[in-house]
Amino acid sequence: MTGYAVDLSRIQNVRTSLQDQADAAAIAIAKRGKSASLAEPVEFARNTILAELGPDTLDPSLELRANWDGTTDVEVFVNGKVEGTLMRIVPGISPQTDIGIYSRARVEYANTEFKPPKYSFVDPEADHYNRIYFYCYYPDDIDTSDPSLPGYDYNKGRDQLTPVSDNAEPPTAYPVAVPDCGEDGNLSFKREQMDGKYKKNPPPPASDFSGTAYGPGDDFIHKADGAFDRRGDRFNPETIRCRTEQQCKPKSQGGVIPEGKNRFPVREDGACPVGEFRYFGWEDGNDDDFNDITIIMECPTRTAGDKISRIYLVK
Ligand SMILES: [Ca+2]
Ligand SMILES: [Ca+2]
Repeated sequence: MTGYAVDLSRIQNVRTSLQDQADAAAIAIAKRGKSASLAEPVEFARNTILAELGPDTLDPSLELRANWDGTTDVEVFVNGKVEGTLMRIVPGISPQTDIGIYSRARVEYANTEFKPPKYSFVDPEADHYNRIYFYCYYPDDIDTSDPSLPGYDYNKGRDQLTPVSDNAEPPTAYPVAVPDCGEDGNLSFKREQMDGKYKKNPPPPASDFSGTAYGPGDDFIHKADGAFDRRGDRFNPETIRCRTEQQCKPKSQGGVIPEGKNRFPVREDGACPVGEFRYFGWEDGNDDDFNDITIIMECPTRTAGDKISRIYLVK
């Protein structure tokens, strides 16, 4: 009976490999969307399986089928024959064993929506005139030529500049509005830093990203769980996740925001669950206390939409 036990664990290993490959294929097909052809990823998955497991393990007649079930689900079916080895010595058992694997991936469609800041503040003591903007970042449209060369277009892939707050005296009352960045855009921050003389008589809102005073902002890529990646990273804000709005205060006031000069900024760019908050703090001068410009945002919510929010396996 030793040979029988060996083959059972071998079949279990093959089953595990096939399930992994079927899951990967289902996810890959879901990512491509319903309008894309199925033939290419199906062929790729089938070839990958045969190459990885080899003809000693798997009969080359392996079948792999995939289809969309409605608009949200991808089904993958794998049917194959595992070659017997030691199993042959056990009478009455076929040298090949049929194996069937099923996988289902589901696409969740939603748009990420942000509410206006709960709080935004530019320290009047900041030496420069500072103004914070929202803008929409479209990574697929960005100018990929060399930013140091003439003709580079900072505005390409970045638009809807929307002022949020400044440290004019008195601060300008900007309308509370968050641009709708659509299904391909990512809400991001731009910080405009100019000579302190503008605190008395602020310049008009910026119309573009070019020029010395208007560098590119901090390009963000948002994820379904409220986390984001940084692309631009020019102004390096400190980010802190706050479980409650009350926590988004300096530690000396009972919150969780670190204080003190000459610090490395904390970066809590990870998941931002609905109902929680994220604090952003920028440095205006050179004492690195990262509290000269501050904004508190509610974590984004997700509403029904046509953007792929996440893809997961249905087990
Ligand atoms: Ca400072
Ligand atoms: Ca400060």
